Amino acid sequence: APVTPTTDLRHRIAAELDRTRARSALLTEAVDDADLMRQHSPIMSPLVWDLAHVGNQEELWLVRDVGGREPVRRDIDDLYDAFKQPRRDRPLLPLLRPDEARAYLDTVRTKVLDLLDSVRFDDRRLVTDGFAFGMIVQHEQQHDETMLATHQLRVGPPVLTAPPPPPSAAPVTGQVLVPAGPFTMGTSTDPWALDNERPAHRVDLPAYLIDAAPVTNAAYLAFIADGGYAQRRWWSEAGWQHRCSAGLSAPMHWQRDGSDWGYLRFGRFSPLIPDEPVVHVCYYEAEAYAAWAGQRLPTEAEWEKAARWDPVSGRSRRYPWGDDDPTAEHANLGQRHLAPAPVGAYPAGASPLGVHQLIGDVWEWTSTGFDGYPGFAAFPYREYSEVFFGESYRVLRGGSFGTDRAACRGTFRNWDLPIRRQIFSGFRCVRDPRPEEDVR
Ligand code: AVJ
Ligand code: FE
Repeated sequence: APVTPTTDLRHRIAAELDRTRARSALLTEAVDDADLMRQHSPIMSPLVWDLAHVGNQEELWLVRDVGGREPVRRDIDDLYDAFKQPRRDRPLLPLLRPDEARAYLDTVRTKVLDLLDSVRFDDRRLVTDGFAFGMIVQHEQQHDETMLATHQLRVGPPVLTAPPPPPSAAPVTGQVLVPAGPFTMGTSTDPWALDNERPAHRVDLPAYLIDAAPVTNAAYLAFIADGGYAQRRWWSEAGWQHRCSAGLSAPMHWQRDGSDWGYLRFGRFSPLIPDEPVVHVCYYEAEAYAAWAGQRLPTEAEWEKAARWDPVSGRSRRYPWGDDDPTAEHANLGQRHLAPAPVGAYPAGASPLGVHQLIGDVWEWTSTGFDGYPGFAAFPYREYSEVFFGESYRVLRGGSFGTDRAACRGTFRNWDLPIRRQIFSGFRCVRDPRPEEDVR
């Protein structure tokens, strides 16, 4: 039998589980029990639902499926099944109370750490390179980001604090030419990549120009000031319909401050910072801005080529800066700061072609619907990705300041409905070269 470096892997997994649980604890200890049980928006769960759901998923997938052990609480499976319980109804369910939820998570985690000690990493596909554990870490981190979005929707005095993001090191403006040619999209080898990131496949793209940085508040403000929200011509059919029915006139959480704009962020008001990426826009707003600017949104493949393709080796790498995991020098991830960083704050995170802040800060809308790559195989179950495939959802890339590094890489795919903007979503634009521009 092959000898696997399991001690290292076990330690690494235990550390990731631990680090992730500390974040869940931070997000749920910052407010009182009544606040945890309350619904802050009909499109979000009460925080205590997310918390127990994370524990239930860990029980189902690791304790029962991988470990083959007896259920801890089979009776609560239905309560925490996201497909059976629509979000708006979740506060009415007989949910575990905060102390019960915490005790449940502890019980499950003790069993999982016991399983981690005894499992053989080479005995079944389910745990190749600890994938099953990695999926649970990523699942909890994704719910932590959702809980962070719930905190942003919560009304009341601020409870979360973090130092401000680093300042810009140098201005980053204009666009970068990505030359025509094939690149490898997706991955077949990244051990913790989810099913929808697989398999690796060649995609051939014509040349395009892509923004060197995400669209900033200042640029977005120019769109607003130019009557962008009032002019039908910049909006798609579906976009205009939504803009009218929802009464959109600025990004979510923006507020007028006399003649200026500011935003309410995690309970604190701040004047708009001009060189910060715009956040809390829906797909339709991004699409309208791009049309106004004489641009378009990137396809998912265009985003990924800009983020991963190395013009020297021709290889696709894990991140814009290379294959190494992100550090605080590379990107604004992991809720280290409670805001996107200004453009130019992460020169060390730029791609070889000079595209900045593809990872972290804000999720970036792409024009691509969420679908399986050629050769897609659902794993471990259809409900993770496959049931969402189709034109209803748009793909978002790159992660936000609220995304953990364990749930973010050049191949990672997020998706949401084009009307959603409670997520930490922004965008950048692309355009096709003009005929007179020699791009060969
Ligand atoms: C990938 C962020 C769209 O939150 O709905 C959480 C991740 N899947 N639990 C979501 C997920 C199951 C998913 N997103
Ligand atoms: Fe979930």
